[in-house]
This record gives sequence, C-alpha cells and structure tokens, in this order.
Amino acid sequence: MSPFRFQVTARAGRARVGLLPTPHGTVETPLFMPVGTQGSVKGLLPRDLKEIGSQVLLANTYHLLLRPGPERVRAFGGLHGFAGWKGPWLTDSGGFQVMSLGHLRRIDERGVVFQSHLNGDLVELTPERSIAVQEALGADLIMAFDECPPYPSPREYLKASLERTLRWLERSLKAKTRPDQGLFGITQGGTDPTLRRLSTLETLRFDLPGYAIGGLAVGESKEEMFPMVELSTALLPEERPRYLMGVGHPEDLVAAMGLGVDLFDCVYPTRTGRFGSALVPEGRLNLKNARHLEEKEPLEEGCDCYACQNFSRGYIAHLVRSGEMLGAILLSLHNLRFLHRLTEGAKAAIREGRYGDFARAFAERRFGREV
Ligand code: PRF
Ligand code: ZN
Repeated sequence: MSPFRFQVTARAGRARVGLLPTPHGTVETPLFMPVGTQGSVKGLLPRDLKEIGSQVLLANTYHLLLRPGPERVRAFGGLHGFAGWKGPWLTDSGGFQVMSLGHLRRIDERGVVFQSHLNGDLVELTPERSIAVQEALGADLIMAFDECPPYPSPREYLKASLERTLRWLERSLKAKTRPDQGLFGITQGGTDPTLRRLSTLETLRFDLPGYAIGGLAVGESKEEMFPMVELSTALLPEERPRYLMGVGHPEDLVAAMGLGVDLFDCVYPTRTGRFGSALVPEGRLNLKNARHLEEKEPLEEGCDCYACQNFSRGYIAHLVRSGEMLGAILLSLHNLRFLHRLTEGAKAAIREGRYGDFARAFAERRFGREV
C-alpha cells in the first residue's frame, strides 16, 4: 500500500489538501474525477481533459465487463494502453451499476446475477469476479464489491446488507493479487446513523489505502445525507483519502469538502452538459432558453476554458438547438472545468486557512441572487 500513501499537506477546520501517489502519477486533493464509463469521458479528448485539470478518470467494471470484455482491455495493456488517458484511472466495482442499469435477477451471499442491458445474457458478478475484472482493466485505484441499497430501505435490510458488504470487502481483499492497485473499502448503512457508524467502524478494521462513503445521493434529502457524511469523516482516519461516491453538484462539493471529503465523481457535469446546461457560479444556465440566443458573452465571464475563451452563449445555444454535437462537447468541457476550478479554489482557500470564507462566498453567489 506504500505507493498509495496519502499525505495531508494543509488543513482548514476539517477541510484538507492532500497528495495521493498512484503508479501513474501523484494527484492532489480535493479532486473531482470525471466519469468515463466506457473508458471515455463522453465527447472529450484526453488532451482536453488534461488541459482543464482532470487528474483521475473513473471507468466502470459493469460496462467494460459486458463490452469489450476484460480480456480485450487486458490485451491492450489495461485501460492505460486501451484508452488514451495515461494518468491515473479508478474503476468502480460494478454492484452499484447493476442496481441502477442492469436487470437484477438475484442477490445473495455469493454475489449478484443480472441480465445484461446489451443482449439479455445472464451475468454473475461476485467480489472475486469484480476484482479479477478490475485487475484486467488495470486501474490504479479499484473499489471493493459492495451493495448500495435503494432509498428508502427497511432498517433490517440496511443492516443485513451492510454486513454482507463487509464480508464482500473481506473477499475482495483476499481475491486481490496486484500490488500496484490500491483497493478502497466502501461504507454503507443508508441514512441510519447507528448503521452508518457500524459500517464505518467495521470497514476501518481493514487497513486500506482509502475509504469511500457509499450509499448516499440515492434519493434521500440533503438534510439526511450531510449528517451521514459528517459522521463518516469524523470516524475515518486523517491519513487516508475519503471518497464520496456519486456526488458532483457544486454546492454538495463545497459542503462535503468542508467536512473533510477528498474525492468525488459524478456524471452530473457531463450529463447536464449533453442535455444543454452550463454550470455557472449562480447555478445553471439552460441553453435551450431562447434568451441565450442573443447573448454575446461567454458561458461564464472569467472562465479560462476553451469554450468560454472562444464561443458566445448565443452560438452555443444555436448549436444546442440544432442538435450539433459541438454544443454538448463545449458544455461538457466547461462544466468539468467549472468543477475543477471549484476544487482548485477550495485548495487555495484551505492552504490560506480561509475555507469558511470560501464556502460563504460560494453560497452568496449561488443562493444570494437569482440567475
Ligand atoms: N457503491 C459503489 N458505487 C457507487 C455508489 C455506491 O454506493 C454510489 C452511491 N452514490 C455511487 N457509485 N460501488
Ligand atoms: Zn468555461
């Protein structure tokens, strides 16, 4: 685990800046990881991702297992050889995607059986299989195989499920053979504080290079989610990175960074971009709105991204209306840059011991007036 030894380099309250070494480079946290489900961030070149400050890309075991298959990716030298991104990759373990995309047939102690959304084949995913696939894909950071229960779920189910997730973590760890991949454990427990605490403490019995907070942002309110994040980061060790899975709304990043979360991923910036929206400090612009057709200013004044440096809102609104793919590309690029600027701003504020001011200034622009 030494190649993954995380180092906190600055603190402000509970927020921190850290360095996470991986075999394909050291990354600096807090960090937002763009989602490249199929080994590609939709519409964006690796060259452009590098330019906007992306550091780690996330790919999905579920999708790559079904197509093109782990052996094909392995034959190309893993994700680093197969896809054009030479920096660090993280792969998710697959269970969550089975729940959200696949047609789940059975879930039991062994694992899950689901029907492929591509051709209807029955496929089994177990902790051992998930790790074998993630070893073939060759990401730097890999995730334990877990179960993310739907929201809401009965307490008895949450308890049985988190206990099974702990047994699956033990199996994931036993199945692991590659020393050049760092395995993160994932905590569950829904929005029940007692179960969250139990899941976190039991997960911590395994000394791992990092810990993820799973099972949140699945439909619960923010009033339910944030106490779980707070409780989790209070229990997690200072000297390990914390990853809040599937969270990517700007205001949630600001709140979670303040609670000591280091890593995030979400399809939100790229998906909302493909659907025609731009993230801006005041919220979100819907470029389908007719008023944008006449606007000569950039998506966001002062943004350093290629979209804002070269194109007007009016032109991008025209592209979106015309169904031109360049519209989706420019919006995805800007939205990711927006989140990277947000974490970069947070890092600077933490280093200067003024994270509270940073979060207040963000909230003032975001909620202080109408966009
Ligand atoms: N588990 C895994 N991946 C995930 C989640 C989880 O709980 C979530 C929850 N928001 C997103 N992605 N393995
Ligand atoms: Zn921009």
